[in-house]
Amino acid sequence: MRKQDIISLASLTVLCGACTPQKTPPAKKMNILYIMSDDHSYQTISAYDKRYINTPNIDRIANEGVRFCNSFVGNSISGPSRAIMLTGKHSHINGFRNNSDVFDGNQQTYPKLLQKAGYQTAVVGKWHLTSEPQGFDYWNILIGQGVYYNPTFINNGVKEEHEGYATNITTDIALDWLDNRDQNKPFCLLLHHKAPHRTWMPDTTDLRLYDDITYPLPDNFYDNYQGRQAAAEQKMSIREDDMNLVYDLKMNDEDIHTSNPGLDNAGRHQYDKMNEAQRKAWDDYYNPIIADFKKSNLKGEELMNWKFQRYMHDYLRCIHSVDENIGRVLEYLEKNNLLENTLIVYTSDQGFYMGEHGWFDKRFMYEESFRTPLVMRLPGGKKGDVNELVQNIDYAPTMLELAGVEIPDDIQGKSLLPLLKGEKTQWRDALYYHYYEFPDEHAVKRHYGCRDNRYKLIHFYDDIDQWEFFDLEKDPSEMNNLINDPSYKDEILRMKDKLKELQVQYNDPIETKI
Ligand code: SGN
Ligand code: CA
Repeated sequence: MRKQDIISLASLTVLCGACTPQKTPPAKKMNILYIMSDDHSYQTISAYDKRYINTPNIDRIANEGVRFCNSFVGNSISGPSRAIMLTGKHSHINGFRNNSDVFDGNQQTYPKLLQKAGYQTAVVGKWHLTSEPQGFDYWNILIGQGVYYNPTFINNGVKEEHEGYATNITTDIALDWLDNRDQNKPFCLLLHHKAPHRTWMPDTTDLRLYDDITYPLPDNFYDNYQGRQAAAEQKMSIREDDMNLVYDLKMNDEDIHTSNPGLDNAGRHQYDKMNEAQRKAWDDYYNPIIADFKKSNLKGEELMNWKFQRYMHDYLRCIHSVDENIGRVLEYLEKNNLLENTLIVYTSDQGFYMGEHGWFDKRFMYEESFRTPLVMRLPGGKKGDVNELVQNIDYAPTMLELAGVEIPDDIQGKSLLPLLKGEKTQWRDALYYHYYEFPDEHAVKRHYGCRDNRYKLIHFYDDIDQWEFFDLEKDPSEMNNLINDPSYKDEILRMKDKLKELQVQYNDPIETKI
C-alpha cells in the first residue's frame, strides 16, 4: 500500500507558511475539474505549437500551471482511452480494448473511490463506454459519439433533447451542475467535449473564422510509407477517398454524389438534425464553396491541398469553440473563488493527425497520435514544463493522491502529483502501448511497442508480422524504419528487452508473439 499524505490547501499555499500550527484551518480537499476533448491534437493548441491557432484559454491553464511536454496515451482511441483514464490500468487489464467493447462498470474507478471519500462526482458530455456511468452522483452524457447540433443527452438515465451546439451545451450543463452542487463537499467534475471529433462541424457563429488563412502542408504530407507496411495499408488518408468530399468536407451536392459513387452522405443525419436557422447559416456558408469547388475541377495535388485546407478550417473552428467554452468555465471558477482550490486539467482522449503522413485520425503509435496534450493548473503547484514521460494510466492515481485517498496496489499508473508540485522523484524511463482495433474502420493493424526518451520500437501483428524502430532524435517524423540497420543493432536489442520488461510489469501476456 502506498500511503498518501492528504494534500490540503494549507500545505500548498504560501500564505499558511506564516500560520502557527494551532491556527491551521482544517484540511480542505482540493476540487478537481477534468476537461477532456475528443481528438484534439497538441499541434492545435498554441501553448504547444503556434503554427495553426491561438487558444488563449487552454494556454492560460498551461501558463498558470504545468505543460506536460511528453504526455502519451496507452491505446490511441476513444473508449479505450477513457477506460484507461478512469481505472489507471492498461486496456488488457480494464478489459476495454476497442470502441465496440462494453466497459465493465462494476470495476474500480477513481471517481468511485473519490465518491466514497466524500467527493461529489459528475460527468458531463461524451462518455462512449456503452455501459451506464457508475460512481457519479450526477451524469449527463451524450449518446455514443454524440452529435454537434441539437444533441440528445441522457441525464441520469433520462433522455433530454437540447437545442444548440454541443460544445456550448456541454459547458452549460457543467456550469449548471457546479452552480447547484453541495458547497460543503469537494467536487470532481469530468467535462468531456464531443468536439473536435469527425466530421468537424463548427458552430454556425464560427463558420467564417480563418477563411483567409492558407495552412502549410506538413513536410511529410506526401509520405510514400517506404519500409512501413502498416502505414502503407491504413485507410485514414486525406489524399485518398478515406477523407470523403461529401461526408467529411461537406460538399453535399447531387453532382458530387454522382461523380463519387463510393461516397454516401452518412453525415446527413447531423445536417438533418439542424433547425431552420442553423441549416440556413450552414447552406449560406457551404453552398458558395460547393459551387466554386465544382467550377475549379481540381485534380491531383491541387485537390489534395484543397481537401487539407477544408479539413483544417472546419477542425480549427471546432477548437475555437472548445477554447472559448473553457474560457467560460475559467471565468466561472474565478468569479466563484474556486480557482485557488481546484485542480484544472485539460487533455484529449488522444492526439490526432493534422496531415502528417497525409493523414487524419489517430490509432498508430506514431508521435502525433500516441501523444496527447496535457496541461494542469494546481494552485500552489509548479509553473512551467514537465518533461517526464507521462501517460493516461497516471491520471487516476494523481486524482486519488490529491484527494488524500490511498492508491490501490492494482493501479498501474503513477501519481503525477510530485511532478505537479515540482518535487524531485524517481520516474519511469519508458512507456508501453497496445492498440487492438483491427480489422475495423481506418484499417490500422494491431500493434504494441515501447518508447523511451529517444527510441521507439513497434511490433505490428495479427495479419502481418512487422517490426519498426525509430530514432526520434534524428527522425522525429518517423519516416525511416531502422529495424534492419546494423548500426542500431544494440539499441534495438536493448529496446526489445525493455519491451519484454514492460509486458511483464504491466502483465500483458503477449510475449510469446515476439
Ligand atoms: C468514428 C469515426 C472514425 C473514428 C472513430 C473512432 N467515423 O467511427 O473516423 O476513427 O469514430 O473515434 S465517423 O464516420 O463516425 O465519424 S473515437 O475518437 O471515438 O475513438
Ligand atoms: Ca477520440
